[in-house]
Amino acid sequence: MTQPRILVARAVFPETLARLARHFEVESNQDDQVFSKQELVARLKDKAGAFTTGSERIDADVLAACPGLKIVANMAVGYNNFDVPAMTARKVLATNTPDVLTETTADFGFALMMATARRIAESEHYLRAGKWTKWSYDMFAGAEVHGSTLGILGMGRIGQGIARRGAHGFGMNVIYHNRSRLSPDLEAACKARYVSKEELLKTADHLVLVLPYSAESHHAIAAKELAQMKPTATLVNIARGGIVDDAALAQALRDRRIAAAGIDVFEGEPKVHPDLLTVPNVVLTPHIASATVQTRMAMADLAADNLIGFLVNGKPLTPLNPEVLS
Ligand code: 8YV
Repeated sequence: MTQPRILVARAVFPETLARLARHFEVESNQDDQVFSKQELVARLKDKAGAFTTGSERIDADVLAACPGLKIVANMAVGYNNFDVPAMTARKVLATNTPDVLTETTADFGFALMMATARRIAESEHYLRAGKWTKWSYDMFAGAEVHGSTLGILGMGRIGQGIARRGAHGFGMNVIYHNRSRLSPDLEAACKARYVSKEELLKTADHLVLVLPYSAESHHAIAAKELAQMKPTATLVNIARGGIVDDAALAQALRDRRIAAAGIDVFEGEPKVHPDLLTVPNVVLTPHIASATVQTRMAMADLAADNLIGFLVNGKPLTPLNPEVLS
């Protein structure tokens, strides 16, 4: 019996490929080229399934050119690279990798917030550049983390993980804003108080963005919002590029409208707005919030489980558009 054909669109753990190869005829991309839309279509048009990452956009054009496609399994919790309504209309199942990366990503969000508040990258660059010739009383004096007010925009699983770390580990006063308010039980577990977006911006000492990217969240933090923040505040974005207006952020950092920022995701990444590269008070990391070996393996396993679960057993684990199954 012939096995279903799948495309693994980016390089992945050899163990994941070996597992997939037991069930499918696999076309892989261990050279890790990032395919253009045409290249993606050329490889996908004879496939029943795809294993993707955030760099492959699955939209109406791609779907129209790939009529045999039945499932696209994203190795990411975020899925703004998918046009889910178009996938549902074509009866193509979409899956993502929730839960397995929650705590690791929350760890990183907290680490980036601390690095930003305590000026770790900026002071390290100074030391490496040979500029440290004497200690001084105010050298790299940053912002307090413990006991300060932690603001979270987007209170899904990762936001809640950051809230718990802040409230229970660092005695922070946690406030949040989200499309919908958490249940009283969840608010109590996170020791978090629901506030308006305006109050969040005005009150937070450290504001962490963990909301999904959508048309509504595009430039949710731009010049107007940055102007409402405290001049001593820090901003961290581990959510998606495009939620922050990077040019406006660079300007606010240069003008010391806010004290500092920690940014892991960028509009148009892997390109980074050139103005961000020239301001000192920003910590820049290359979209690594989920990057531990264990978590990336768990994400790859879950994406593979979804492909095997659906194409072999008819039961995917984490469908985004389960209506396709009925
Ligand atoms: C991924 C992420 O590494 O899961 C997500 O949504 O942003 C990251 O964990 C990235 O999207 C690659 O697919």
